[in-house]
Amino acid sequence: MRQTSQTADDNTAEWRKTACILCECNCGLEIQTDGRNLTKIRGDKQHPGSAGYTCEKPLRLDKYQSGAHRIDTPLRRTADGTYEPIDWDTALDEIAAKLAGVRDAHGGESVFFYGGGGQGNHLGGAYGRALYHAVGGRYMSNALAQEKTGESWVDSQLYGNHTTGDFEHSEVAIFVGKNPWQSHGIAQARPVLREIARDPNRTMIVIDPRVSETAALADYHLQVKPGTDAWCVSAIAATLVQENLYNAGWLAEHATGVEPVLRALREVDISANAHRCGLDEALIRTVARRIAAAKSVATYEDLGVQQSPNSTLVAYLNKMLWILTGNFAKPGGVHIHSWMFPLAGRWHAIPKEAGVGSAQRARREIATVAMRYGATPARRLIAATARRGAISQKAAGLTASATLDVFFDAVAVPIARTIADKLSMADSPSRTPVSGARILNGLIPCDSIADEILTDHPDRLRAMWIDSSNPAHSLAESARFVAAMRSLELSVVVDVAMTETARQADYVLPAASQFEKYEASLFTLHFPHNSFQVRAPLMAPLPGTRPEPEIYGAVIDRLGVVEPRLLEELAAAARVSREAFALALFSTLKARPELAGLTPYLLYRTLGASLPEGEAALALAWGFALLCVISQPDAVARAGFTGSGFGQAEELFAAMRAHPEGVMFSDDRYEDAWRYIQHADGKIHAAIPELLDELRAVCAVDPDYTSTEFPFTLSAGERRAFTANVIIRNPDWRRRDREGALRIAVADAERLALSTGDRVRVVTESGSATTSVEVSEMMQAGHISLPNGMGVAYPGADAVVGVALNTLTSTLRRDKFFGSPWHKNVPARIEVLAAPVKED
Ligand SMILES: Nc1nc2c(c(=O)[nH]1)N[C@H]1C(S)=C(S)[C@@H](COP(=O)(O)OP(=O)(O)OC[C@H]3O[C@@H](n4cnc5c(=O)[nH]c(N)nc54)[C@H](O)[C@@H]3O)O[C@H]1N2
Ligand SMILES: Nc1nc2c(c(=O)[nH]1)N[C@H]1C(S)=C(S)[C@@H](COP(=O)(O)OP(=O)(O)OC[C@H]3O[C@@H](n4cnc5c(=O)[nH]c(N)nc54)[C@H](O)[C@@H]3O)O[C@H]1N2
Ligand code: SF4
Ligand SMILES: [Mo]
Repeated sequence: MRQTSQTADDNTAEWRKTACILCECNCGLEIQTDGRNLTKIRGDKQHPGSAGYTCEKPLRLDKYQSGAHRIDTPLRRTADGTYEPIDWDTALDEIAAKLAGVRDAHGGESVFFYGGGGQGNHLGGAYGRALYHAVGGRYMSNALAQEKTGESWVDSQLYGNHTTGDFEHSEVAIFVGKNPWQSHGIAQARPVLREIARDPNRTMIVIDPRVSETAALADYHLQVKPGTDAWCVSAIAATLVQENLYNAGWLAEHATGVEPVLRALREVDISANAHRCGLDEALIRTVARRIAAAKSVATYEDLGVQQSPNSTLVAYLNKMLWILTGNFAKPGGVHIHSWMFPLAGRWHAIPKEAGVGSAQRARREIATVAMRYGATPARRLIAATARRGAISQKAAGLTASATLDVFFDAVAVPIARTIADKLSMADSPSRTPVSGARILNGLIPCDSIADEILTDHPDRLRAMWIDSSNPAHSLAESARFVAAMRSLELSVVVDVAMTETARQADYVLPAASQFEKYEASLFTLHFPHNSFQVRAPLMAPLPGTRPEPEIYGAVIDRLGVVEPRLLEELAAAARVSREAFALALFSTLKARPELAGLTPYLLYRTLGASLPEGEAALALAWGFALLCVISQPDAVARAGFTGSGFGQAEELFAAMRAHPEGVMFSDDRYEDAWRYIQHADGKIHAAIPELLDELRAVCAVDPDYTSTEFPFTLSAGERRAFTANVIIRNPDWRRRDREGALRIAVADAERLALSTGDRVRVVTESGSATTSVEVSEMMQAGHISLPNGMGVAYPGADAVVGVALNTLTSTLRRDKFFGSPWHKNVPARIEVLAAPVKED
C-alpha cells in the first residue's frame, strides 16, 4: 500500500493555498498533496471572500484532479470515429494549417469559438481570446448565452452594468428561481441565509414552484406554478404602483422614463395574474407591502426564471421591484460593483474623484501627439538600448519610468479601452450571420449555434474551437449539436477529460488541470469588497498535458500573425523594466490598434519571458491589474493600493503574487454605485419599450405549457448537494443521490403508484430517458425535477450514471429575445416501468 502518513518535514504535508473550482464563489481552499493527488482539503480562513467557508462539494476534489477521465496526449479522430494519439507538434502543425485554411477560404469569421473558462479558469480562457483575434473571429459563445444574456441586456438598458445584491445587510432578500442554499452565488451563502431567516426584523421572499432548501427558510414562499413568474412578478410590481407604494421622490431624482413603466403596471390585473400563477392575491399584496416598507431590498434571479418562459421580461420586472422602491446604492440594496475585468458588458473607466487638472489636460494633449508619431521609434529605441548592456539598460529604465510617470494618465485610459473592448468583444456584430439571432456581449445564443452551422448559407460557421466546456452535453438538444459539430470542416476541443464533446472533435488537446498551472477566476462580482485570487500550481502538469497559454501561444506562433521583430522588441523592453515594457506595449498598440486583441499573447510571449521561471502565465494577471487600476483608481486605492497610475498597478500585481489566499482589490462605497452607471446622465433609464409591450402581451394570455400528452412540467437541471455542472465526471464523487433521482410530488406518486426507488421512463417531445424516482415533499403536483451534471461517461464505470438532460430538451423552446432555453420548463410524461431496466 502506498505510504500516506506524513511528517512535519515532509513537504507534501504542507497546506497550499488554492480555490474551489466548482461554482462561481471560488471559495479559498488549503490543500495537501501526495504525489499528484489532492489528499486533504479544507477551507482557507485567510481567503478575503470565503473566510474559511466551504460547502460539501470540494472535499473530494481529487475526483477532478485524478482518475481515468484525464487525457494525456493530443488525439486525432480517425475515419471510423476512434481516436489516435499524436505528438504535440503534429497536432499543433495540423490544427494551425487547417485553421488558416478555413480562414483563407471562408474568412476568419467562419471560425467559431465556444467556452473559454468554466467556473474557475478564466486565465486560460483569456489567453484563448487571443487566438480568436489571431484568426479574425467574429462569433463566439459560452454558457452565459443560455442563462444570463437576457438579464444582461436588461442591465445594459437600465444602467449599463452588472449588479449584485448586498444580502449580508438587506432587510428584505428576494430570490426568484434561485436556490442559493445549494447553488450558492453569494459568498458564504448558508450562514447568510440562516442569519436572514433567524432575524425577526428581516424577511426572505422566495419565488419557486418547489419547496427548495432556500424556500423552506423563507418568510414568504410564493410557490408559483412552473413558468408563471412573469404574471407573479408583474403582479407584485403592479401592487407597488397601484397601491402607491413606490418611491416617487427617489425616482424623480434618479431615474428617467418612469411614467411609461407606471402606466403599464397600472394596467396589470393583479387578481387575474395571481390566479394565473396559482397564488392568493392577498399574499401577493402582502409581499409587495413588505418590500415597500423595508429600509433595504435586494433581489437575485437565476436559472428557475432564466431558463423558463418569459425570461427577459422577468429579469426586467424583477429589477423593477428594487428600482421602484429606490433600493439602489445604499446598504442592503442592489449595487453596480467593481470588476477585475468585466465578464459581461462594457469595460468602463471611472475617473478619479480628484478630477483632471489643467496640467494633466496639457500632458494628455502632448501624449496623444507623441503617441501618434513617436510610438514605433520609442519602442525601437528602448529595444536597441536594451541590447547595449547594463548601463544603457539602466538609463533606458530611468527614462521609461520618468516618461511613463508623466504620461500614464494621458495614454492609459484610451489604450486600456482599446484592449478591453477587443477582449470583451465590444465591436462584435449584433446579429448572427445565418439566422439573424441577437448577439449580446459578443455571444451567440447557445440555442442558435446549430442553426448557424446546419445550413448551406454561404456565411455559415465552418470550424469550431471549444475550450473548458462540454456543449455536446450542456446545450439543448444534444443530438442536433453533435450533428452540427460533425458537419464542420474542423473542430478542436481543449479539455482535461475525454468529454462527450471531445468525442465528436477532429482534434482533442489535453490541458493541464487547474491545480497544475497558474489560474484565476474573473467572477469578481461582490460589493462593497471585491477580491481576486491568483492560484499558483500545486504540482507540475500531468506529463503529456499543457497549460492553455502554452497551447494558444503555440498555435498563434504558427499562424504567424505577429512579426518576430515586434515580439523581440517588446521582450527586450521587458528585460529593461516593466515601465519600459508598459511604454513599449502602449506605444505599439497606439500605432497598431489591430493587435489589441492579441494582448494576452503579446504579454505571454514577451513580458512572460522576463518573469521568473514557470510564471509566464502571470503576465496576463499583470495586464488585469493594469486595466483594473485604470478603470477604478479610487476603489483600488481605498483597498490599500495607494500608488498612482503605473505604480498602483505594480502594487496590486505584487500583492496578487505575495498573497496566494487572494487580495481584496477594491473597496467600494455605497454611493459609488452611481458612478458605475454607464449612461451619460448617471441615471437609471427605467423604460424598456420592447419589454413594456411584451408585458401587455403576456398579461393578455394565460400560461399554458402542458397537454394531455405531456401533462408534467420537467425542470431539467436542478442544482443539488452533489452536482457541479459536469466538472467532475467520476460518479463516485457523489456521497449520496448517486444517480440523481427524478423528484416527484407525493400526490403524483400516489396517483401513479410510485415509491422512492421505483424506475420510470421520462418522455418529452425530443427524447426519453429512464431514471429512478424520489417521492419528495419539495415538489408540487405536476412538477418533476432532474438534477444537472449527470449522464456523463466515465471510463471503467459499467454504465453512464444518471440522465443526460439535453437528450430531453429542444432548441425550439427558447426565449424570443435572447434565445435562452427553457430547460426548467420541458413538457413531459412519465411511463412507469414494471421491472428495473438497463439504461438505453
Ligand atoms: N450544487 C451546485 N451548485 C451550482 C451549480 C451546480 O451544478 N451544482 N452550478 C452553478 C451554475 S453554472 C449556475 S448557473 C447556478 C444556478 O443556480 P440556481 O438557479 O439557483 O439553481 P437551479 O437549481 O438550477 O434553479 C433554482 C431554482 O429554480 C426553481 N425553478 C424551477 N422552475 C421554476 C420556475 O418556473 N419559476 C421559478 N421561480 N423557479 C423555478 C427550481 O425549483 C430551483 O429551486 O448554480 C451554480 N451553483
Ligand atoms: N438541461 C440543462 N442544460 C444546462 C443546464 C441546466 O440546468 N439544464 N445548465 C446550463 C448552465 S447554467 C451552464 S453554466 C452550463 C455548464 O456547462 P458547460 O459550459 O459545458 O460547462 P461545464 O459543465 O462547467 O464544463 C466544464 C468543462 O471544462 C473542463 N475543464 C475543467 N478544468 C479545465 C481546465 O483547466 N482546462 C480546460 N481546457 N478544461 C477544463 C471540464 O472537464 C468540463 O468538460 O450547462 C448548461 N446546460
Ligand atoms: S462549490 Fe461553490 S460554495 Fe461550495 S466550496 Fe466550492 S466555490 Fe464554495
Ligand atoms: Mo451556469
